Order: sequence, then structure tokens, then C-alpha cells
Amino acid sequence: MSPILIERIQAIIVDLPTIRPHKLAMHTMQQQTLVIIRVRCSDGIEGIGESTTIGGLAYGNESPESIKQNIDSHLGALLVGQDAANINAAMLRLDKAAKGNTFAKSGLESALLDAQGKRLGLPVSELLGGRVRDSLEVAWTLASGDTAKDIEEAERMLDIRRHRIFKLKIGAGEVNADLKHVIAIKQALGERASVRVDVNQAWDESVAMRACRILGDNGIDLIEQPISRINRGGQIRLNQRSPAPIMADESIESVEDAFSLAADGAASIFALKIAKNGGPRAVLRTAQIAEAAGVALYGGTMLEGAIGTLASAHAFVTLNKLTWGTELFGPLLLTEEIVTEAPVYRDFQLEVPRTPGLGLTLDEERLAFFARK
Ligand code: MUC
Ligand code: MG
Repeated sequence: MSPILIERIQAIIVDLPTIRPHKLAMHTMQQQTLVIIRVRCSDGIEGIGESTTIGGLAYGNESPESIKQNIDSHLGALLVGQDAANINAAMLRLDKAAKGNTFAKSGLESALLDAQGKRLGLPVSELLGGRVRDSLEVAWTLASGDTAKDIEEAERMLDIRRHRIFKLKIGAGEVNADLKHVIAIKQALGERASVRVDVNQAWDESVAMRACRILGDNGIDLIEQPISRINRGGQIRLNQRSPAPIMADESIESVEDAFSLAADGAASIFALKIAKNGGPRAVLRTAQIAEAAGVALYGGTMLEGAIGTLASAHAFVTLNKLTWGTELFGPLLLTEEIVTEAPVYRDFQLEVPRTPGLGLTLDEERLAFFARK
């Protein structure tokens, strides 16, 4: 039987409005830019994936424009003519010829998995070895930058039973003002919610030592990436001394980073992100390193739309333990969809479809409308 070949690859930049500005330490998002990947195969099946980042080049090494350019000029050409059903061989070919570029590779790997799932009539989770759950707990990020507004937003989420875990983005402001903001929100929500912070590397070790102690003593459950990803000594010391557990996010830009963080004891939780590992299969290698090292897991996001969110979710539902839940809320931050049926959020959980592939269909009209011209 002749192999099914990859015939055409497209990367489409899509600009979508957000429900409100989303304030991170390094950037305030006024909208979100998705990069949608389409992989057309010789059997007529098309796989879809997503290679989305946050804030242009403010967050990671790849921007939407560089992702598209590198797929158009390099990665796409490496895949066209290859066996569409052999995802190991396709991704190996990319890894041999192209360093890094994990965001671009993640979208391509997701699209190949989606196509193969559609071909075999299986959800992506089953291609990844099989799911052990059908839904995932989802945190919400409070990032309006205003304490009263954030409390109001959290109360609404609790009322409608959409989220009971809240992540607060801090680090842009003066540290004592940030601590006051976090503690006020925790006091308002009390035991009804888990409150966590993400500092996005904004503190130095001297600030972080004191701030982590205050946060832990005031009931904050988790502290994400308090200091620079390259200060390994500081991360180890904080992980030993902070009363609240430290989670690595920006520190993980590859599966190898995850191994060295685990070996050094530099974090007790890993944020798993398909984009920063090179795809849904790659992120499971990081998860396996963490499991073996006794590091707990959290399903992270780069605030992708529906496609990247479900590509992540299909990987996360295969995990043995996801102690800290997920933050797969990206589609809920957007006011518009480019798929025909939006992912379903119910009772604090995201439901992961059992239909073939990722379980999503592009809405061609809406995609064409929002695609960057
Ligand atoms: C990050 O640093 O974790 C994930 C959720 C959110 O609000 O921001 C992102 C990025
Ligand atoms: Mg983070």
C-alpha cells in the first residue's frame, strides 16, 4: 500500500479580540494573535493545529510572524512529500533539520495528530496511549489589574461554577502593592477558592525570598516562576525555602530543560505547555521526567484558542496525575471563535471530546474574516 503523503502546509495568522485587557508582568494583551496550522494530506484529510504565543516577542523566542515565516520557508518544505501517518518520522525530520522552534513544531505535530485521528476514527488522546479521564479542572486568571474588579470577576466565576482556582498575574507593579492586591483577593474568597500567583520572572531573589514567605503565610497555594529562568541557583534556594510550592514555567523551554530542573531540585511543580516542548507528544516526555522525579504537574497554556487548547487537553487527559489541575481557559478569554463548535466548560471542568482527531472543525467564513490580510 502506498503511503499517504503530506501535500500542503499553511500557517495563518488570526487576530482576535479579548473580553478585556490581560495584564502580565511583561506585556498587556489588548487582543490575542493565533497562528493556525492546516496540513492537507493525499487521502483528502486535513489536520489542524495551533502555534500561538503571548505578546509578540515579549514572552518567548518565537513571534506569530516568525512562526509563520519559519513554517513557510523551512519547516513546511521539510514535511511536504513525507508519510502523513508516521508522526515519529515527521517530527524527527524536523528536529534534525531545525533547532528550537518548539511553538511552530507544536502546531505541526498537533495537526498531524488531528489528521491521523480523523483517518483512524480515534480521538487524539487515544493516539497518545489512551485517556484516564474525560475532563480537566480549569483555573481562571484574574488579570484586570484592579483588585475590586478581580474580586468581582472571581465571585462571578464561582457563582456560575466555571472556576474555583484563580491565578493572579503580578510582578508588573511595586512588590508591596502586589502583595496587598493578592492578599485582599485571598481574604475575600477564603476557603471557597485556591488562589495562586504568576510573577512571570519579574522579581530578583532578594525580593522573592521575602515575598514568597508572605504569600505562603497568607494562604497562597502556589507561586509560579518568581525569578528569572536563568537564575538556577536562586530557583533551587527558593524551592527549598518558600512555604508555598514553586512552579517552573518560563524555565522550561524544552524537554531537556525539564530534566535539568528536576535533577537540580529547582521546582516542585512543572507547568506543562505543548508550545514550549514541541507538541502534545513532546510535552508528555516532560511529564514523564516530572513523574519519575516526584515533581507535580499542572496543565499550562499560552492562551491558545480552541485548537491549541484541545491539543493540550488531549495530552493532559492521558496523565496519571495532574495534581494542580490546568489553566486551559484560552478560548474563554476571546470574544470570537474560528471553529464551528466551541469547547465545552461545565462544572469547573473542560470536557475533552471523544470524536475523531482533536474534535474540532474550522469555521471557514469566520477564519477568513479574522485572518490577517
Ligand atoms: C503564563 O505565564 O502562565 C497563562 C495563563 C495566563 O493568564 O497567562 C499565561 C502565561
Ligand atoms: Mg506562567
